[in-house]
Amino acid sequence: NAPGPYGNASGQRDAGSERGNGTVLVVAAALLDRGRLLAARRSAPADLAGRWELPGGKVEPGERPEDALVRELREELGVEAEPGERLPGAWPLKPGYVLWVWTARLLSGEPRPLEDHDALRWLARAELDSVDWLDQDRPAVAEAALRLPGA
Ligand code: 9L3
Ligand code: MG
Repeated sequence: NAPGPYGNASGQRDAGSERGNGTVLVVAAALLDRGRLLAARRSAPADLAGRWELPGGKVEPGERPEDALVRELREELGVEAEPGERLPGAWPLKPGYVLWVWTARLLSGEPRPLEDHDALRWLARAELDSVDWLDQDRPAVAEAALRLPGA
């Protein structure tokens, strides 16, 4: 749980939902289980609905990014998960938002689309192109693919 490059000495984020440099951090998980990656289909907002993503969401004020990741997976999927390595990269979303992605493994529970999603799929490496990923998630999915069997 080392502080990120924008953390202060205590490892906590600055107050406010932005990171002190005007950027809001969105965290997402490449949840890997039994050689497959979890894809989640967004149900909202309208311009993203129907597209597939790595589940996650915005880091809250004062929250560490990896804690936010665990919280989002609990809220959105009803599972307990453990972050692994952060995938190299920081991907721009809408203006003022940036996406960081970690691998994660399931500790307990079976993912269900509880919040913000209306479908989930476990994809093997050869199946990754079978869903319509959000453009902004595609580089992270390609990076995650390197962690799946057959890479
Ligand atoms: N977003 C993009 N890719 C992702 C996630 C989790 C989020 N893998 C974008 C969608 C929203 C914004 O980040 O514009 C905030 O995400 P959320 O809190 O609506 O999940
Ligand atoms: Mg979300």
